[in-house]
Amino acid sequence: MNKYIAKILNGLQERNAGEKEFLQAAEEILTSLEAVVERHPEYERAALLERFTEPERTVMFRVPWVDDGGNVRVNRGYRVQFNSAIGPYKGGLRFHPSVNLSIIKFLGLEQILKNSLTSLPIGGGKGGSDFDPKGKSEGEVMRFCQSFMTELYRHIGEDTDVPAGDIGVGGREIGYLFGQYKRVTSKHVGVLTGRGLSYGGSLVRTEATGYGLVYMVEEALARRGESLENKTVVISGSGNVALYACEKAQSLGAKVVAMYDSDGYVYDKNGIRLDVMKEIKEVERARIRVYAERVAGAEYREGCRGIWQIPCDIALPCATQNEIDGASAKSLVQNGVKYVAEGANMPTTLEGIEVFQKAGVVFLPAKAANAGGVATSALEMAQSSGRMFWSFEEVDAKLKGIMVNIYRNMENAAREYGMEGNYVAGANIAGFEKVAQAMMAQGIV
Ligand code: NDP
Ligand code: 2IT
Repeated sequence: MNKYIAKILNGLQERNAGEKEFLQAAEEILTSLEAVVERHPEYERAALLERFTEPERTVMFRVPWVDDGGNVRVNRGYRVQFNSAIGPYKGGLRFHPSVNLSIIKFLGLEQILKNSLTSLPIGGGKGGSDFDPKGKSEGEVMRFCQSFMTELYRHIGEDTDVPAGDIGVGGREIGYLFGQYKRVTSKHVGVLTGRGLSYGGSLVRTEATGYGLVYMVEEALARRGESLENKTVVISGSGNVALYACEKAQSLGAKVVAMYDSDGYVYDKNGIRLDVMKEIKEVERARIRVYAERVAGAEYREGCRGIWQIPCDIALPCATQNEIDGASAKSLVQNGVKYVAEGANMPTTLEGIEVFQKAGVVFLPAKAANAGGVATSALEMAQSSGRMFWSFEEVDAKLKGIMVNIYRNMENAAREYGMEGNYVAGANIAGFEKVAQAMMAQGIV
């Protein structure tokens, strides 16, 4: 391994011991950049990778709130402002009990390169809390969001840092967060994206990550003379990304046969009834097992891992990190999977990626494949600052153009560095090159 990269990886392990998700993401990225740092010895002299892997700023804070029973609860809030070389920090907020500094830092690091790949002027950041919205009343969710924003507001702004949603943060939470931001600052500005259409949001933002994912798969198929028509698709998760990936895949002729939530999965050999799934997940906020009670012929199985045993042509992991390990990747390959595109962030372990790449599966990594969400967030920012509102068709066409462009850029970068077909390396290199140029131009900061 290149000596500079090895030194950085060792240093990261010492300084961030125990941050396993962050170290995993850093390893995946840095091991792709050997040829780049060899071509640019000036990067080492400028300690570019030392700076790239150290967040510009990390904020951790107390979030106290009162539950419906009158009990005082305390959660921990985070915002990691990782890199602002190419634009204001941009990235989602995750509310999930598993959230810790390692998870927020891995997401922030990935976000830097993802945002660079969109070609839009956005830096990388991420935040969230170990708050669990599941099972909480509307009032509890609102009071939590208000308390969270009462601290976060002083660290963000429409030209400095613009959060959005992620796991556990959807339109409802963005609404409460925005309301509190406006209340304490008196400013109605584009400080959050994913806002409702009645108060500054953009058309297509809700659908963007899932649609963008499928647009990229469509491009990858088209390059090989294929299409989504009659392809069998398995999607993990049943949240924002999964639902709209399902919608777009179905509209392009694919058959989605399985989806899951954190309790278990449903298998519907006739193809998932998306209207029923949306009603259960978006309206009732109920568990996925209800789907099998309502749709004849559908089966529910407890536990998530079994979903990767289902034969499919295309797998779209859209739930969370490390949901496909080496063993699950092997069973997908044995059952004939040809394309894997990551809707979630880092859903495949390093071993899993190796299994797919060795088997010749077309593997489209998260920072490229799920960039449609943040790209459309940047389009929302443009509309906010320009006081404009674009039509659905306009935003959707821009989203599609961005996804095709990302595909081509990562393909070209992989080829240029002698790793044709390795989209992991291609995405890392294409994303990193622009950030590196911007950091070099801005001096030692
Ligand atoms: P949602 O909260 O809307 O949905 C998350 C889904 O994943 C739910 O079905 C949830 O099940 C499931 N899930 C979450 N954690 C686990 C777990 N530990 N084990 C099994 N299932 C789990 O989130 P999103 O759809 O917004 O996000 C999904 C993924 O996509 C995340 O990795 C996120 O970082 C990524 N992403 C999101 C973008 C966006 O615009 N929203 C943009 C780019 C990436 P349950 O309800 O049971 O918890
Ligand atoms: O992981 C991601 O790219 C997101 N959760 C979306 C971030 C955003 O700012 O829209």
